[in-house]
Amino acid sequence: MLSEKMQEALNTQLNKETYSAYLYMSMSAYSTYIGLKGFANWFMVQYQEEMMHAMKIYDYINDQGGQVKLMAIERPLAEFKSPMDMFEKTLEHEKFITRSINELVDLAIAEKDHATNIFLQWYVTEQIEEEGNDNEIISKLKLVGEDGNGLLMIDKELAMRVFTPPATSEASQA
Ligand code: OFO
Repeated sequence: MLSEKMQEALNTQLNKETYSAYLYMSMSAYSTYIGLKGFANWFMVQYQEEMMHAMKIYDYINDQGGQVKLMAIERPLAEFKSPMDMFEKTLEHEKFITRSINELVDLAIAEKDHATNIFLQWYVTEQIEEEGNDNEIISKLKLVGEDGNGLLMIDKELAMRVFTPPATSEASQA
């Protein structure tokens, strides 16, 4: 059972995760536009990950007998200065999401809502991985600097990323 306040907070997080998906879809589109297909692939996989994050919350609210209430999705940026600019904005956004998840955990603890607290732990762990991935790519982009060949090597590497749907047990755990 969810309190009204928790239901509202989870619906807001559902909106943030959907916006994350939309933001990365926009970065994927921009990467394609500037000819970096590997970057485009990485961001499209990220889009899929974010939709999975959103749907886990959607399912959880329903499983708890709550009501999903969708909200307007903010328009994402469509133009970026460079691949580095996209990843710096990605990291900045993920830090915002991490703070948001932490606030949800604080609320679950304050309300003694143990089920939601356990549910949110998956997101706490996921955010460590998300920020770690972004930091790693930013470091590589710093190393190659203005070197076009280096950038194309990173593009090749990012082309290898594939979306792995969560196992059924993990999905139903949410
Ligand atoms: Fe990028 O982790 Fe969800 O938002």
